[in-house]
Amino acid sequence: MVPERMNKASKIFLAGHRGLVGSAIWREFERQGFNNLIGRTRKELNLLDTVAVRDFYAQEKPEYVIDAAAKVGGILANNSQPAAFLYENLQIQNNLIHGACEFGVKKLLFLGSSCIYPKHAPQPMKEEYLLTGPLEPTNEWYAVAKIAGIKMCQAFRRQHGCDFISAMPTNMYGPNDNYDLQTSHVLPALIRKFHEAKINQAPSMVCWGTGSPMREFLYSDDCARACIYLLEHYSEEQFINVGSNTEVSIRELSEVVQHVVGYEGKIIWDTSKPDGSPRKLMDSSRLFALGWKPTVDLATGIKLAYEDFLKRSSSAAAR
Ligand code: GFB
Repeated sequence: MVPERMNKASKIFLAGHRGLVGSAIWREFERQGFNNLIGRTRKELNLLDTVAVRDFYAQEKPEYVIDAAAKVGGILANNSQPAAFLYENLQIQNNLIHGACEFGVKKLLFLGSSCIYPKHAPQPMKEEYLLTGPLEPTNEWYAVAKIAGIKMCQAFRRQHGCDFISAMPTNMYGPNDNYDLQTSHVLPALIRKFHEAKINQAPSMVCWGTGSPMREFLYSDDCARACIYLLEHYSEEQFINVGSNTEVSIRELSEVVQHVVGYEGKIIWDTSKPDGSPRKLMDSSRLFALGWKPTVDLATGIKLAYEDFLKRSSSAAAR
């Protein structure tokens, strides 16, 4: 299938345009001069509602669709809300993917997650390791939904000739992140916890687990560039990994965040909290071979993310 080239006036629906990755894609589209973007808030369009999504497609007829809408969360949220993570994600992606086929969308990009891979997959994880072993139990519900999304895109491509592709980003962070300690991922959680410990002059601050798990992190703006690149240059059935190819232990990560925030107390590890996957490094060589590379290293990205956190907390305080 020859990729259909987007142009700056192409009508693009970005589902999830206010989330971490969605908002980064929106900024990057604007930066590149795309001028016909459509976003809908949850209030304006409930993506769980099949009829509402169908009506939206019938009315707006977008040419391109990016599914960056999902119920997402860190290890605790995933572990404690299995039904919501499975049901809501299946429902959102089914509505978006089925509707895109029905209303002749030229191309759709579905975003998944590195948690689709088996818990003990060889590292770094290549695309072909999908479904070769049991999943990590703390996020298997989310992972099963994301695997179904990949399969939906592949099935619609095979049966209906739809140009639907999937990308699997690694753990992401950046501006617009979720800083709620019950539902956030590790990086925004550490930024907030170290910041609050510094302000309160707390002698210690608590991190979860043992600190030994390894994670790969990607700055959201880099992921956004990859997504637009793939929309323009990639049209294959096989999904594609989007990673930075650098990993750190959670312990090392906490030390970097502690340094950036400038907290001088002690870190205590709460081992009653789960570690999750021991290691999640993706092999992104297929994407690298297409010409994309990440540009923001972890230390720089964490500084930028902390600036974003400070900006948000000062504007929240001013309200
Ligand atoms: O980012 P995170 O919540 O999710 O946690 P996963 C990564 C690691 O950081 C785990 C540790 O080992 C946590 O125990 N950690 C330490 C903390 N302190 C904290 C803290 O204060 N908050 C949090 N949240 N973690 C998610 C999946 O897995 O990754 C999702 O649950 C998704 O499905 C996402 O795939 C990308 O990396 O373990």
